[in-house]
Formats: sequence, structure tokens, C-alpha cells
Amino acid sequence: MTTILQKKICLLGDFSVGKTSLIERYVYDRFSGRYLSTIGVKISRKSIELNPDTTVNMLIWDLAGSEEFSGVQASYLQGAKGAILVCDLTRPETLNSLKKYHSQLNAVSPNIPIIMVGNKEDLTESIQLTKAQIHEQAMLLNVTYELTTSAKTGKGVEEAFYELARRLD
Ligand code: G3D
Ligand code: MG
Repeated sequence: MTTILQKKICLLGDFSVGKTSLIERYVYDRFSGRYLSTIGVKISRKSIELNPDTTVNMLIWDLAGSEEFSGVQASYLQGAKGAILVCDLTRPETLNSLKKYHSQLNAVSPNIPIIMVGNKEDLTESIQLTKAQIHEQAMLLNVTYELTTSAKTGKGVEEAFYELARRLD
């Protein structure tokens, strides 16, 4: 018999790092490059078959709006079973911000699996963050897995969600 698990996961990171684009790539395999910044939360669903006995239904929460000004609302983080911290490889300050999101997350949903993503890897000319810097931040925050992605080309996106899904309890 197949067990189907429902898991809420949240994406966190500064405005414009590519959270919505990563979800669009993962769930619909598309990149449109323009998403209206609506106010509120959008929940997308995607299931992953982890093994023949276990399927995870991921409910992927995307926060639209001005999270970097107001801080993330506790209700967004409540009940999260996993999280993806996203920074933009072309903007070093977005890596630094992940500390703040991590502590907000920790206050509401402690000890859940978290992975870190450095997005926009396709913008090779403008990249200002090294893999070593991302690794260092991941170590500081006790994040067990980090990788670089491009929502535009799709590189690393499937892997990011899969690596999170297989760490969910
Ligand atoms: P957010 O949801 O974190 O706020 P969005 O970010 O997904 O809305 O993306 C913000 C901008 O970055 C968008 O461009 C989007 O197209 C772009 N973007 C997201 N991911 C990537 C990527 O991997 N590579 C490149 N080159 N661009 C990316 P606009 O122009 O609409 O601001
Ligand atoms: Mg968005």
C-alpha cells in the first residue's frame, strides 16, 4: 500500500531572488519572467514519489509581497515541515538576509529540514557569490544541503525540491 504524506513547505528569501520562478519551474516547468507581485500567499501542489511505498504531496507556499519590509508572518510559517532559503547569486546581501529568515522560521517551526538555494546561476557574468560563501552560510545556519539553481534554465530545480522532500519526516 502506498502511503501519501501531505507536507507544507515554505520558500523564504528577499524580494526578487526568484522564489516564485523556482516554484513555477518546478510545478509547471515554465519560466515566464514576469509575475505580478500580488499580496498574499499562493499554494501550489506537487507530488513526489520517494519510493514505491511513499508519495509526498508537497504543498508549496509562496509569499507574495513585501516580506523584506514587514518580516514574514508567523501564519505563513506555521505548520511548515520543510523550507527552502533562497538567495540571488548576483546580490550578495540576499545571502546575508537568510539569517533573518532562518531565525523567523526557527521561532515558529523549529528543527525542520531546510535547504539553501543560490538562484540565477545562468547570469554567469553578474554572479557575485561563490559556492564557498553559500556553504559557509549554510554551515552557520545548520542547513544540511545547499546548491545553485536557475529557474530560467531549470538547472538544479528538480534536485532542490527532491533533496528537501526526502529529508521530510
Ligand atoms: P520572488 O518571487 O523571489 O520575488 P521572482 O522573485 O520569481 O518574482 O523573480 C524576480 C525576477 O528574477 C524576475 O524578473 C524573474 O524573471 C527573475 N528570475 C528569477 N529566477 C531567475 C533565474 O534563475 N535566472 C534569471 N536570469 N532570472 C531569474 P523580472 O525581470 O520580472 O524582475
Ligand atoms: Mg514571488
